[in-house]
Amino acid sequence: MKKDEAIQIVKPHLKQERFEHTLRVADTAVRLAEKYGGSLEKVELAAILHDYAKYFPLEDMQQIISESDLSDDLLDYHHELWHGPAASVLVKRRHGVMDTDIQNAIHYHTTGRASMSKMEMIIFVADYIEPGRSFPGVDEVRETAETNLHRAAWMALRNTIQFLVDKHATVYPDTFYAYNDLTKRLN
Ligand code: DGI
Ligand code: FE
Ligand code: FE
Ligand code: FE
Repeated sequence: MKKDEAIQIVKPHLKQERFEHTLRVADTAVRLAEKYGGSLEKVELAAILHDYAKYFPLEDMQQIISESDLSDDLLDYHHELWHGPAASVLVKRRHGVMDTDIQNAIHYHTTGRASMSKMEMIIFVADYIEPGRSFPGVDEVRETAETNLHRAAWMALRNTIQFLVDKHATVYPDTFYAYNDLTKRLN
């Protein structure tokens, strides 16, 4: 699949601001791949497709999760966690994206997971630091991403866990697994 085809697939499903976010994630991810290695074409495709299912009806995502190989325990957590896994299935089924690196980068872009691949980390970090983001602490993660991808991913996970805990929200287990795994890898 070419970049333009991926853009044509996602654009009709995204609001303008979300589409612009997607293009910034793609630019940021390509820049990270230039620095840390990996296929620029694959990273760019994963980035363009990552939020494909963001505005799909909840019932559609629910159905995809329950009838696919995706973990059904996602349904016990916030619906914000459903769009990445759902998109990973849809790009395969509807659009023939068979590359498992791309599928996994899309699948885990919100939660992370243990033993993330370089491409998964690049998409995860790019989604967090793209220039339109204004999370508390994002500038420190941006700076760190210039020199240490693992540490940047760890910081984004730490910030997200802190944010969720502070608002008494649940945290999906994969997010803890990602945080623990990177903590061990950094020490
Ligand atoms: O789709 P985006 O807005 O570009 O970003 P995203 O897919 O990373 O969504 C992130 C939001 O999901 C983040 O603001 C917090 C929320 N969220 C809810 N529960 C969890 C969670 N994020 C993680 N990592 N883990 C959770 O359990
Ligand atoms: Fe997302
Ligand atoms: Fe399932
Ligand atoms: Fe995103």
